[in-house]
Amino acid sequence: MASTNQSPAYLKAHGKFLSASTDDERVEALEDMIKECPKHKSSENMLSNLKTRYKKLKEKIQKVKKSGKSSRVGIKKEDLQAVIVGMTNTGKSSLLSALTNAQPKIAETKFTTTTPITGMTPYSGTYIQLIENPSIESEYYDKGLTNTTDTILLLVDDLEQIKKIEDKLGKAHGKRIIVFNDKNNLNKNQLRKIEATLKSKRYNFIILSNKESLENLKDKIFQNSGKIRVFTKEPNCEKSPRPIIMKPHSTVGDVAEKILKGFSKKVKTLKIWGPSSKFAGQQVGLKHKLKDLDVVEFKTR
Ligand SMILES: Nc1nc2c(ncn2[C@@H]2O[C@H](COP(=O)(O)OP(=O)(O)OP(=O)(O)O)[C@@H](O)[C@H]2O)c(=O)[nH]1
Ligand SMILES: [Mg+2]
Repeated sequence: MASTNQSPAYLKAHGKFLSASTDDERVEALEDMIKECPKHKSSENMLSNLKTRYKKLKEKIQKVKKSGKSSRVGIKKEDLQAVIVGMTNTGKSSLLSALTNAQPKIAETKFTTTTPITGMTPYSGTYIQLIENPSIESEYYDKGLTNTTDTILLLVDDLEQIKKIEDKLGKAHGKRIIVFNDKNNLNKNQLRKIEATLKSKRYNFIILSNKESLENLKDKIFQNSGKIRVFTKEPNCEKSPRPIIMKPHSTVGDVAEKILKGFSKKVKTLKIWGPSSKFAGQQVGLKHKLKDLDVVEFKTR
């Protein structure tokens, strides 16, 4: 269990671990996490857990190397995920690098990105996983990735590109957000026109022109996911610093199952605070439906 109040450097390393796609990257991230983990009594357990994981992973890599198999695994889908899709040179890697710990190659030359790249961006005490899909005009474009995600960011620097991307997306079910990257530094009038056009076509869109719009993009990704943030707490303790991300209409029982992994039947009492409660500390059953930003308390003894 991750303890509370970790330093930004630790959280960054943890983000790197979560977004790693190979065991080698994971080992590197674990090294950073061990380095940044506080070295006092209350975090002894955590540190020794990290060291065990590190050792096991190292052993696994050695085994794989001996067997001659590749250690590359598929991208693990996180609770909040968005895939960036667009034509070449529109700024997909630049967006990924502005928001996450990923360090994709950014260049004026076309088709720089030839493999999907993942990164994690901090959001509301948790993370959103962002993935750059190589440009749609290249053979490196990964259709499966787009088909399985909840949110598709159609990154464009020209409105004409939207149709081309939509054709490529086909029946992918993810929610679409048009992200207009003001790469060419348009003047206010031009930007206003772009905005008016996007509005008139009833697109779900955002125009990236400054730092604030990057934050707005994260909000939009979260809102479009329809998912909810639920905090947990133990009796007489503060709520957890990090929310867990649940599907819409989840119940208290779903949360218990996610945390206690098969032991939710052991829950003796449940209390809730927040938007779905009638009053603070209301006692509820496992079937109670949760809302965004609820706090749930479990008592198992
Ligand atoms: N001025 C300006 N330049 C940008 C912006 N976004 C991207 N660029 C430049 O545009 C070029 C392409 O950017 P990338 O982020 O590599 O584009 P990409 O969509 O990942 O391209 P590929 O991976 O090659 O398909 C680089 O030279 C960037 O520096 C922006 O917002 N403003
Ligand atoms: Mg790129």
